[in-house]
Amino acid sequence: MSEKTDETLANLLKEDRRFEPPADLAEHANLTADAYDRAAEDREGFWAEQAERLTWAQKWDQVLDWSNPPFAKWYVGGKLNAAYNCVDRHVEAGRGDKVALHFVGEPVGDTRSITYAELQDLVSQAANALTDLGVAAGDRVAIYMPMIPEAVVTMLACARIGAPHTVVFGGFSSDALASRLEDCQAKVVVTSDGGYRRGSASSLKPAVDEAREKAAGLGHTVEKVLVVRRTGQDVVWDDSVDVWWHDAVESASTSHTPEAFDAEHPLYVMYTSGTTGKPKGILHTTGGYLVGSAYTHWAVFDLKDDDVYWCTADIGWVTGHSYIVYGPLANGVTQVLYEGTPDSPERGRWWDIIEQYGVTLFYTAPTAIRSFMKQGREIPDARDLSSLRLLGSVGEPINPEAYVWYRHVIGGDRTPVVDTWWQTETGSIMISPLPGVTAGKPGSAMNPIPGVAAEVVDEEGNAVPNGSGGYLVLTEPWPSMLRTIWGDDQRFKETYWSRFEKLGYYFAGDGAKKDTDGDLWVLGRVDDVMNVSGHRLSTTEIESALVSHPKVAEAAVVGAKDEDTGQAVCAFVILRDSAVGDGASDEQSDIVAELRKHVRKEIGPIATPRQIMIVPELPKTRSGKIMRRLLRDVAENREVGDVTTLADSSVMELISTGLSSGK
Ligand code: 6R9
Repeated sequence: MSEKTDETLANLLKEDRRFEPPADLAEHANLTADAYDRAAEDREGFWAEQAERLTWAQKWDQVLDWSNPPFAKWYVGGKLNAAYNCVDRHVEAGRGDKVALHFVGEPVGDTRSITYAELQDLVSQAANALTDLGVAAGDRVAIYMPMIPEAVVTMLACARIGAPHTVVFGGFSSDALASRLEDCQAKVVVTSDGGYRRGSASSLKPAVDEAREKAAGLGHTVEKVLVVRRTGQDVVWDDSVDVWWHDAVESASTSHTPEAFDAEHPLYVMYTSGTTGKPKGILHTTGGYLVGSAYTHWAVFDLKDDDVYWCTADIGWVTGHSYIVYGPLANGVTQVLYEGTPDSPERGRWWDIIEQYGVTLFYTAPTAIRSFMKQGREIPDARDLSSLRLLGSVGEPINPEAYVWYRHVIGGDRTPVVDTWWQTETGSIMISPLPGVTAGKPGSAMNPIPGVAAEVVDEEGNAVPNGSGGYLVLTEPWPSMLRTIWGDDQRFKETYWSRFEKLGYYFAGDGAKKDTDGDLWVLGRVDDVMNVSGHRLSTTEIESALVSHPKVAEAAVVGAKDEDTGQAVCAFVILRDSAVGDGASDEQSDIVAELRKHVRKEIGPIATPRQIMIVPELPKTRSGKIMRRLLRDVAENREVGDVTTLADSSVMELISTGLSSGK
């Protein structure tokens, strides 16, 4: 990358606030600074040590077999059962009465607390019921459910019998479900009649019926559909296929002996979008994945026995897999599982839950934080959030302003914020501060955690010097790495390993910068990096500048084609409620002028947006990622492309109508 890159990206380095770990946390921290050295000296030894936190039916003979890269085998010869590790062993250790899940349904008062002993019974029953439905080790089971305890129980029941699950987010369409059913040849689907979202019951079963039909059209037959009754709404029933959970599971025996599976036995397939249309089925296996998720959850969240943990992700995403189900439960945690949206029945719902359950560790996404900033601090301020001792962030770069707001307003300036970088493919957190060791910098994910080797490299794969930007790569294999793309080894090699093939580096598409201290700033996908007059500019950097303006709630920036400059900066901005006037056009143009000036001041003339559009919403995927491709369509005056993966497909209409009417 050019010097100019460094010059413009250097803006992020103006961020000079530092937050030292709280003394008490540092003193009792799970991981201390020496872990970095230990792991660097003997990486495999370090990972062998981490594997000891699990219970193995048979110990491994070899930590890593990397004789056939990029196909890794971890804990070769080891055998274990993931569900036994997440449930039974805690009961056997006398911790059966500890609450595993504090379930909070969206309807107020609909709560249920489940102990580890109860969870053991439920998982055993579900394992027996799935076996009765014909599911055997190796068969795939699709899960299409709301955030209810049965979803967690089903995942663990699948793991218990060695049937890889594929959880499909409940907000996905029947088409998306059908293609996944077909791709992984799912034998059984577990679903519910519906769930509660935004104050009302939404349905799920009709989409499963449709998807089953569509999959049949693609030549794949789903044999059984197991249905939880959650809302009690009417469902169309086919006796030859559909089975009620309360018939099959609740009548099943609560005793079930878990079988030990090979460390490399497939645990699950998680579909994620790539640069092409067809989603990739990311395959994770048992031993390495469980080691990675349990170790990172313990180290990055500094987990203690009396913590109450809450991750707001949906189990339909990898974050829900690694940091609701496998990591936390392997560690025997007490956690909150919440079914609904943050603003139902009213905006303070999340803070009510934190107050009620005394949540100590909280993990959410920047997009949520920014929407709370937009609503104003009065809402969280009205609740007692003093139980919180650590906050986490995941999913996209966190703007320094959002980080500081999160730490200050939600964390009362007591809590470290851990900005955790990782991906569906990495299986667990790769880059993050350690809360008892690292002085946090707002906006920086800081360093690879002990055991992980990451670098920022140039086009040729050479490590860039401090103060420069480049491509983020992982230079050594790690236990929770994806093993392949389901059914497509070739695509696996091409997508992740071909860019720096000779060096054997893993590359999954993010750009990053090393600051002058050598700390890492993830800049977002490399396809989100713009090139304006030969200068590379990060969308994130300009978004952060916009969000640092008091009138701005949220911003998305894209590079639009420009005759003069190659690409030009186009910004879409949501104003804070307090800054939204009556929409008069001169008032709007004043704000736009003010914001252009602000970006110019914050970053420099090169970053000044050619265009700033005030919009009511931004197009986001169901996991909260801004779909810049669609904004690029608007900025380049093209017809807007495929909107089917948007959480709300009407958003683009809202944006286009608002812009053409001048609002
Ligand atoms: C866990 C998850 C992965 C992509 C990743 C990157 C972005 C995630 C981030 C982050 C900056 C962070 N990303 N965490 N960017 N800072 N802390 O989100 O997985 O859905 O597969 O997305 O998300 O671009 O490549 P996934």
